[in-house]
Amino acid sequence: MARGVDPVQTLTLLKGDWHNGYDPSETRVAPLATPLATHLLHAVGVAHAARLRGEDTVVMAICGDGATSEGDFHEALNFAAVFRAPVVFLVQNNGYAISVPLDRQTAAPSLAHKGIGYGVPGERVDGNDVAALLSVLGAAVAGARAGEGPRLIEAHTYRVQAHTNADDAGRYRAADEVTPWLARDPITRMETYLRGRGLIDDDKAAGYAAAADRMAERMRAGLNADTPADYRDLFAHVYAEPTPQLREQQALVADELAREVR
Ligand SMILES: Cc1ncc(C[n+]2csc(CCOP(=O)(O)OP(=O)(O)O)c2C)c(N)n1
Ligand SMILES: [Mg+2]
Repeated sequence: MARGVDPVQTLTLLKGDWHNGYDPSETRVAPLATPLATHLLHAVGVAHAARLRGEDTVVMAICGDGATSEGDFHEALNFAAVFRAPVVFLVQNNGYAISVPLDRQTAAPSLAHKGIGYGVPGERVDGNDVAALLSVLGAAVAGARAGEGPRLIEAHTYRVQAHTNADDAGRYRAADEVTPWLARDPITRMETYLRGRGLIDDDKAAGYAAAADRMAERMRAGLNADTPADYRDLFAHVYAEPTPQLREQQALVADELAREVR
């Protein structure tokens, strides 16, 4: 939803379409990357290139707690620090990497501490406090833009649901661990804050809820719609000149499809 990217387009990849759904260079939002942490190196590369070109671009690179155990995370922090690349690393620490809890992920006092060895200032923030997060990220972006180099922000939160609908969280954590976090829901907290400041009332809150329902409905319709798929797309953009092996594989698929009983 950032920068005007349609949420339906953002999720296009996850419905099995090879298209990214939107143009990354137009929206300046990178495509989703399934392999954990590989995108952090891409982010550093983009930031470094922008700096060499004299642009004032700052790159926000987001990953989870589990991703901080990947080698790429460490290489990215190191390169960014040495070359003062304008990158803000935002780690969403929700306590779990699928079934692996944080204490099996790291022995570090916090994930923000991981910046110390690389010379990257680290900061922890309550990830369920939208205002605090905005303030900390805003300062980090301004610092990176001013040439102060990268920063590592650890936003502390909790994964209330299972990792996916193929995961049963009951197998590795107790239900009473989840309960206290329900009361810390960032949306409820934001609403409480805005009501307390007199910035929204029942009418406005109902209006936002209705708009959110409409958006969810539009997303369901968009994502459930069939995307026309042409098998030849699988082979089309791999090489400028397809290799003999690719041609052979394409012929094989064409043959299979021709013989498929419908
Ligand atoms: C290199 C790599 N190894 C394993 C996986 C499988 N995998 C997908 S999500 C995930 C857990 C990620 O945990 P975390 O970084 O904490 O992110 P969260 O799911 O909590 O947002 C794993 C291991 C993967 N996508 N990439
Ligand atoms: Mg996690």
